Amino acid sequence: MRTEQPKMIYLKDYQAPEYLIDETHLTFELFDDHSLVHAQLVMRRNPARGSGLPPLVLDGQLLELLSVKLADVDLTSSDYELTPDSLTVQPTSDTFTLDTSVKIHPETNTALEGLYKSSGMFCTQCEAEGFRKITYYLDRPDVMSTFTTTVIANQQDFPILLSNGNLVGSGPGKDGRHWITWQDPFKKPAYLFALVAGDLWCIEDTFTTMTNRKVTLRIYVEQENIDKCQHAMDSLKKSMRWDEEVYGREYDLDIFMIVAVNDFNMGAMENKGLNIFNSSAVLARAETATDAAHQRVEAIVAHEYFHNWSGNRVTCRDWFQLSLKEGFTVFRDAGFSSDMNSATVKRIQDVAYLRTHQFAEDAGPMAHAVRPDSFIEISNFYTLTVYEKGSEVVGMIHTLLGAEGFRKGSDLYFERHDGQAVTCDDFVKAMEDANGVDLTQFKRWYSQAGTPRLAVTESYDPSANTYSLTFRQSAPTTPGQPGDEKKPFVIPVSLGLLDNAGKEIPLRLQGEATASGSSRVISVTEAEQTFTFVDVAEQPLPSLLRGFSAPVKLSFPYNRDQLMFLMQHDTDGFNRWDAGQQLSVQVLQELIAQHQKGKNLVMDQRLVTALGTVLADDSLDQAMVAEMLSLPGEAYLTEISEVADVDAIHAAREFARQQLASSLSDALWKRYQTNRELSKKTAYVAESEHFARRALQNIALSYLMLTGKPEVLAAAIEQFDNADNMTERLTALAVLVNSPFEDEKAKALAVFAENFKENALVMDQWFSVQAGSTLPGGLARVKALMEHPAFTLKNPNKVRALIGAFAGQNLINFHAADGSGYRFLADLVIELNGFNPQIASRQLAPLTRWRKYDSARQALMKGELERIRASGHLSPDVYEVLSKSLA
Ligand code: B3K
Ligand code: ZN
Repeated sequence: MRTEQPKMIYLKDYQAPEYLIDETHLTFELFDDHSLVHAQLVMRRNPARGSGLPPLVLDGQLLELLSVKLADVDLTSSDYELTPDSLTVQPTSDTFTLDTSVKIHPETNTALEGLYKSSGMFCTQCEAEGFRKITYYLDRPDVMSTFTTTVIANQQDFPILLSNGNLVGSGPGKDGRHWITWQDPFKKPAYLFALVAGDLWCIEDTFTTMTNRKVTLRIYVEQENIDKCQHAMDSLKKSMRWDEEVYGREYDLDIFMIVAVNDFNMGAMENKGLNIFNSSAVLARAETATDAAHQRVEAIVAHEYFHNWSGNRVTCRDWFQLSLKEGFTVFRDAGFSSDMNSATVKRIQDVAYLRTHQFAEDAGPMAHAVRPDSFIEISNFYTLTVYEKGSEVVGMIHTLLGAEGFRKGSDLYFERHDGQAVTCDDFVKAMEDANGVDLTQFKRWYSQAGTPRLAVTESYDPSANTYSLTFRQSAPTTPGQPGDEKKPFVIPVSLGLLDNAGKEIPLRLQGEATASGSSRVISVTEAEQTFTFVDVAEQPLPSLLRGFSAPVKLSFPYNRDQLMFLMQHDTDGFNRWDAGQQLSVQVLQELIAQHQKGKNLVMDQRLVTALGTVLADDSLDQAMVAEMLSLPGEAYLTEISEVADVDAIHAAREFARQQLASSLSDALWKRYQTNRELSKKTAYVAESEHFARRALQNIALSYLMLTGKPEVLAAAIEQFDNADNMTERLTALAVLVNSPFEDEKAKALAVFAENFKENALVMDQWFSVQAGSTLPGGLARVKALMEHPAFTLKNPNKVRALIGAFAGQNLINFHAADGSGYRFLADLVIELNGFNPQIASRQLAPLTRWRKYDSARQALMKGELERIRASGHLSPDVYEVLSKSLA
């Protein structure tokens, strides 16, 4: 690890590469205790950089250079310069070849970046800058090359050898080895390179594209998982069809492969033609994966597949443009999931996630623009801002242009930039050119960080029948960007006005000849702006930011009765849910204040009435009912607090849940029993109607358990014992784990672990359920679980399941006033920093939010951050997060 201080890299310093690589020929010789990589690069001077032949500086890290040949001439060590990060040679002509051989050690690579071994198989992860750990290269996304890859390995241990593109040859080698050659005709940056070698099984299918080409589809897994691939295969085929129908995008190679690996730093990776997935994002079947896991698999398969166009065919010029591919691809996968399931429920879940987690990031020390202008370690910028807010930004363009205009823009973008490495500006330009619009002001969403606030006030003039809404936008200060220097955003606000009967009023703005519909989008473009509607015969109730049409914090002085009215009457499903959330927030904040003043908690019964009405409405989508019954989480209540009072938030929310459980227990019990009975009679299907039924059944059970009634305990045990699917079984386990029934809890945990001890992904669920239990003693339970034979810090899924779930979701235990949770996390980050910097840096996130808490906790959290900083050699990943958090 480096000792010098890592450097900041700036977007403003971007320069095109001095040299280009037209062809990349790689040969991998894989052995047990090392591997050899031979690279031949066909290179030329980049004409865009002018004349002359500057030194050629190749990226390379942790490589043992064995030989280097420039233009067919062997170089000796005096002919090149070697640093821990680079190899520099001096070309003597405009075009030349460069041959290198290096030795690397995948077998000891614990950072899971570059070429590494996982459960006995070789695999790669190159995005963003992992390829430089494989061979010397121009490891930057604007250097695009064709790749020919030969892999040589022992045939018995590694019968399957894969790389990008199409298979072009194979044969036997010496000493029980064999070779296979793959060729990828599409130019791509090195971050999309992939290699896999292992003893793998696969399921195979075919897909016929819109121009009638037959594509082979394969999903490779370890033998024992071969029965858990069908859902991913179905998802892949649906994604391929959807991208043809909705975006006109056809797949381009003869084969598309997915490989599942157990040790993976994130969800999955879109390598050209050879996606590599965390096994948690591939494997799903009823008995072992929940409904949420099935939906996650479907979404990630789609996301990675969609990258074939948004990311691979058209890629990023530099890593500051990461959202060009990520924001757009998240937007695309969200569209797909909405079409496959309930669109409203998908939107609700995405917005709840964004508001809880991205808003917190945007308000913390790591806040950055969707297109950041500087970074130390790019791995730290695979963030909710780049992904989720980036998707919202693309979504706003969609809202402003309409579906047809957006499609014209995306067609132009793909056609104009096919085979190129481009910028966010190029994306917006295509949208502008295809639609004849000017999005200059809109582009501030890419450069200004922080969640804008939009305060709305109303005034009604009964004599003139006019109704005015005044919007005031402001942006918070974020690191390096003072709030008062930020310029107004373009904020598309989708809205409607409801009359006293709950009917939509036709909307005509002053100056318009006729009304245009009853729900429409207005663009707020100024710091303060008033819109006046005419022909409004009575004081209306506004429904604002329908479908969450912009990622802002909107406030309007609704009273609780108005929110209840919107919950029942709004024609926008998302806003019905949101009205319920706002009502819950008001009620919970009142309880939080009571708790802080040491008063007895008394809950506003209107929340009971409102949720009781929802629960009684059989016509509502059951998934909607389940969403509406879910109170805002503690993390969200933290995010919206000026200073988060951990104890008061927890006490208030638990009190509200108790109240709802006892007041609504009859209705909940009825819903529970009906759905559980149906479940018993119906075979598991991974479809939205079934997800909805189980979601309502399960939230009902978790409320009911709070009543402590014996018949509910019996029901939970019955569901745990007899469920034919993981969704019901895991919920039953979770409610038992969070209950006071110690014997039943211990028994269920033991039975579950015994039944699933061979299945790592199921054991992850078992760890998470316990890590999330808010009962006292959380840290001790987590520490004990770290000693369990199924736990290892070396596997990122395990770290996330136990440590991530504890620090991120079990707020009352993690934020224990004595600082024990903070100390525990800091110790782990120090340990993880030593062998997997990316995971270490991710786990650090909860400590970076120290400004949200009371002064005692602030001091404890900061103290731990400082302790990590002083702990020795820090990876750039951890160094960057620490230095920004303590700045
Ligand atoms: N593009 C990858 C993420 C790579 C993260 C590297 N640290 C997965 C995705 O967004 O599809
Ligand atoms: Zn992606």
